[in-house]
Amino acid sequence: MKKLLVVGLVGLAMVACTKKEGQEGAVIKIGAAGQLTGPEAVFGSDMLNGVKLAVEEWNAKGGVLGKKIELVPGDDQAEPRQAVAVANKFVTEGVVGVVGHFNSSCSIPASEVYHKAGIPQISQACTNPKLTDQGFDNVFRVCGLDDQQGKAAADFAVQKLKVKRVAIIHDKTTYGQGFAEEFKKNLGTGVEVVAFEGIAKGEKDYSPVVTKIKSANPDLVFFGGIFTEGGLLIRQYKAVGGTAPFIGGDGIMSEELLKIGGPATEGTYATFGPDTKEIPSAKGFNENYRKKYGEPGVYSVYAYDAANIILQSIQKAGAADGKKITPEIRAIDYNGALGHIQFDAKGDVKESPYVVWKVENNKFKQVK
Ligand code: ABU
Repeated sequence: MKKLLVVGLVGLAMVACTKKEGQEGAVIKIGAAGQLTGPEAVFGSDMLNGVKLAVEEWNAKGGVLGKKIELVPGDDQAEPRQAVAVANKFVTEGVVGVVGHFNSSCSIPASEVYHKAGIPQISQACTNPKLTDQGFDNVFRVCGLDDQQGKAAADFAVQKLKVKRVAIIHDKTTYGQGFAEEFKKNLGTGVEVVAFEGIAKGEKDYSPVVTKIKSANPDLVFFGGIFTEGGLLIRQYKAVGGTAPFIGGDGIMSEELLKIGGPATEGTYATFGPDTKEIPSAKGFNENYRKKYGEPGVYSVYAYDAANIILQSIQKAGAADGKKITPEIRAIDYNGALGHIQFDAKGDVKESPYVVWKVENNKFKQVK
């Protein structure tokens, strides 16, 4: 009898434990994945704080489906293998929706895991087209794509800067190289590409490549990559006497670029979405985020909207079940901080305008 009682109690404890951790548990878990540590960690914490703010606001109103929302952070360290490990951990822990990952080289391999598990994934920042070219019905992004971004950068270079000689550098990643190729493709026949160079991420001395670029005498230097290498390249290029301005994309849109590159970054261009300080729908987000976390990073608001889309879709689905949440995301007609968001058949946003920013007086400002 005593033995039976013990077995019964252990069984009950196991059921309670599974329920707590699973989709039918006491809380509803959503994952937030990105580079929370390492050289690019500022992008990860910008994302995490955006998701945190959304979760805090929902929890203050009672959560979703009558349950508290638990945010589960996942640190992929901007490493593809770590991203897959994070994705598998989310699946095991019963996460029902994921915001992330940041890097295309992480989002794409992790998406296979989410697809197999039927968990919806919304990336706030992955711009390589392949993410949504895979035909996965559960994969979305709230940012634009590098074919659009590459064209925007090339159009600006040709039509506004009227460049004739362009040097292109990329960091050999899915994002950096893909973006560089899109930029090159859109330059047209009137522009000569005087160099096309790949660099290794994580190095500190890029003097061989910047010396080569300087000798090619470009009017403009394009960089496809992240601020970590971007800041060093700009500083080292100017140090060897290079005078052409740089243009990059969303990967360099961080105050960290200005810290790493110093005064040499003055006049640098970057493509990104419009300034949220001028978007009326983002006013509340900006104020609330600042109160809790300080100045938002450029991708904080994208992560905030992605989290809200997942939570609103859980509410609409009436179940914390990825397979029921996904069709709600696909059909969503969402008015968020960024404005109106709807997804197309591939899971991309129907509208993703790109504008050009410029470093002036040590700050990124939208070019009017
Ligand atoms: N879109 C910029 C950086 C993130 C990525 O790898 O796509």
